[in-house]
Amino acid sequence: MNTGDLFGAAAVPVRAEEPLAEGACLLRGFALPWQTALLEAVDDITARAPFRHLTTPGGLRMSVAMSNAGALGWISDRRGYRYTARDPDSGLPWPPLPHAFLQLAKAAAARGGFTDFTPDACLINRYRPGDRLTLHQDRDEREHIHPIVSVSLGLPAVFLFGGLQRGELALRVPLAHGDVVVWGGPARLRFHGILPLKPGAHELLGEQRINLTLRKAG
Ligand code: MD6
Ligand code: FE
Repeated sequence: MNTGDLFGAAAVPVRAEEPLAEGACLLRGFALPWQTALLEAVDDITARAPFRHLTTPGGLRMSVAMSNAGALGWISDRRGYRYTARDPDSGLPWPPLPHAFLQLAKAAAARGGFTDFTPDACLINRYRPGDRLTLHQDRDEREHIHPIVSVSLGLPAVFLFGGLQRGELALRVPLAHGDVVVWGGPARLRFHGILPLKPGAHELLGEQRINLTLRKAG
């Protein structure tokens, strides 16, 4: 069993969850005990399925670079957004979900009030300074009854947390290394995004932010 970094686990008391909306909460520092295992796993995954800039259905290159792990991976191209069982760049299945991802996702979902969450997909986003993710909904999963667990690593970012309609005013939630957002139930289809990443250097990750979103897609 991979229990992550036990020294980190001992040094970082788990704080109270901070509600963002009904069905969504922020768990500050929740991923810190797993950070070493998570970063090693991201390196393994992206050695096999390298980060790439996907194209939107409208033909725009996304500034955020993406990869996936799990039985299903999220992609975008001129034909639309969807989940695939194989990496279109290599023709190979996506690398399997690492145990640390699964363990963290289950623990975080339970803290957010969602028991029995077993993800089958993890989208890995890499932001460099200036990169952003415009407001969107996550709606390509087969069902929307399962939550999403989102893990922030590296440089801090501002998460835009909107409503169920695109035009609604969005909250601005600062996210730091190790923070986890759990997001489901009535919040599951809220619009959200990431403001352009500010320049900086993180002690472990350098000039980048990595976000893991764990989902049950199939
Ligand atoms: C990011 N996150 O934090 C992008 N989606 O880099 C997402 O798009 C996201 O954080 C669904 C639920 C939680 C998220
Ligand atoms: Fe999203």
